[in-house]
Amino acid sequence: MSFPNEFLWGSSISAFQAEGARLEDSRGLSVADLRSDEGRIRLDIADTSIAVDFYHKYKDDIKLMKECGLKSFRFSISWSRIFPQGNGRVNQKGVDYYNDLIDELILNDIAPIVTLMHFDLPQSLIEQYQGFLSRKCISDFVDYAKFCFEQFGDRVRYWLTINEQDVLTGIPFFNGLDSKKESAQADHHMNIANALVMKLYHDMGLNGKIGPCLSYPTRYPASLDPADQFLAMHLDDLSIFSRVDILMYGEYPKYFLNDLKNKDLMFTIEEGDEELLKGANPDFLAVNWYTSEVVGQYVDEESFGNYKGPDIPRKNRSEKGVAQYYKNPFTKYGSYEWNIDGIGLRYALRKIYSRYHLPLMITENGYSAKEEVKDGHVHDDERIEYLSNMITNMSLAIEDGVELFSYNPWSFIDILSSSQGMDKRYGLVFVDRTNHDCKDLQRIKKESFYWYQKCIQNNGNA
Ligand code: BGP
Repeated sequence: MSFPNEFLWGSSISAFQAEGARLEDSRGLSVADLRSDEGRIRLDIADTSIAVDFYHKYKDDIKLMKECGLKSFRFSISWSRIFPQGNGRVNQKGVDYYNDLIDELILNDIAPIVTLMHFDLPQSLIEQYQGFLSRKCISDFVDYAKFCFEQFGDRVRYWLTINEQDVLTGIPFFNGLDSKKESAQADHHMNIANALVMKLYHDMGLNGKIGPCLSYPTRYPASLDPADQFLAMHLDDLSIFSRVDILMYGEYPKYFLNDLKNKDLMFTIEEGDEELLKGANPDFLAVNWYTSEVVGQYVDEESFGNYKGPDIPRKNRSEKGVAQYYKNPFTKYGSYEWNIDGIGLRYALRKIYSRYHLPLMITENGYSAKEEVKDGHVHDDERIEYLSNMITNMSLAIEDGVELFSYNPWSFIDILSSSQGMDKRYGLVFVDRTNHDCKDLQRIKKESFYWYQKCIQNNGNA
C-alpha cells in the first residue's frame, strides 16, 4: 500500500446524530431535531434527544478512538449549542463543551476535523427569517464561523464549511424550507456564505486549512447511448463540479443557471454578489463517498424493466422527467441498496483531483447494516470487506498521483442514521440501544474495529 507516513487515518460523526442532550446546558433546537421528531412520529424511529449520548460519553469514546489508533476525528459543531438562537447570545456551556472535546482529542494525539454545519441549522433562524432563504443568514453564519475560528482555531487545523450542500439543497426540509424554489435561493446564499467564511479564515491568518464537504456518488452511464453518457456527466456537473467551480472561480457555470431556469427555480442575484463569490480559495476538498450509481435517460414509469440499461431499475432513486437509476450487476449490494465498489471510489478521486489539483480528504465512507450482538460479538464481515476494498483503491489512487491525505470512515460509533434511526448502523463500535429502548448505551467493539486498528498500525495493510 502506498500511504504516506503522515496519512491521517480517522473516523467521522456529526453532532445531531451522536450528541443527544439536545436541551441540556441551554442548547437551542435545530432543524435536525424537529426533523427527527417528525421521523419518530411518522416512522417510529429514535429522535435526537439522546441519540448515542456522545455529549456525555465523549471521553470514553475518545479512549476507544485512541485504542483503535485514530489519527484524526471528523465531527461537527452544533451551531445552536453555541448560539441557541443562531445569533446574539453566546452559550458559554456549549463553548466549554467543544473546548473540552477538542482538548481531549489533542491530548490523545487525534487531529480534530471540524464541520461548521452538518444538516442542523438553528431552528430559531427559521423562525426569525426562514434560515438561508434570507440574506441575514449569510452574516449570521459568518459571525458563527468567526467565533469558532477565534475560540478553537488555535487547535483545529482542518475546517469544513457546510456538509453536502447539494443534498441540503435537493431536500428543502433538511434546511427547514418548503420548496425547491426556496432551496435554490438558499443555495445561492450558502454559496456566498461559503466563500465569505473561507476568505475570513484565510484573512485571520490561522495555522490551518479550510474546504467544502461534497457528496459524490460515482455515476456510470446506463448504456453506450451518447444521451446516457452525456446525462451521467451532466448530473455530476450539476451536483458536484458546478459547486466546486463556483468556489474556485467565483462564477456560476452557465449550464447550472440554465438548468435552474428550465426548472423555473432561478434565484435572485443582487448587485455585488458576483464579487462576494470570488476569492474563496479552498485549501482542500473533502469528499463523502459511499457508492456508485448507474444512470440513464428518463423513459417513463411504464418502461421500467424494459429499458436497455442493465439489471433492475431502482424506482426510488428515479427523478421523473430527468433520470432513471439502475442496479449495477457487476457490483455486490449491501442490505441498504448501496454497493461495494472501490473502483468507483478510485474513479471519483481521480476525476476530482485531475480537475482541481487540490489535496483531498475523505470525510465519509462506510457500510450500513442492521446489526446485533451475538455472544458478546458483532461480526461485521461485510463492513470489513467494504473498507478493505475502499482502502485498496485509495492506495491505487495515491499511486495514480492523487494527493489524498486523510480517510475518515462513517462512523466511529453507531449513531442515528439520518433517515432510519438506530436500525441502520455504520459504526466500528456497536452502541447498545434500539429505536425504542435506550438501554445502557454500552459500547461494544465490532470485528471491524480490530480490523481497522490493524490497518492503521500497518499504514493501510490489514
Ligand atoms: C450523508 C450524511 C451523513 C449520514 C450519511 C449516511 O449524506 O452526511 O450525515 O447520515 O449520509 O446516510 P444515512 O444515515 O441516511 O444512511
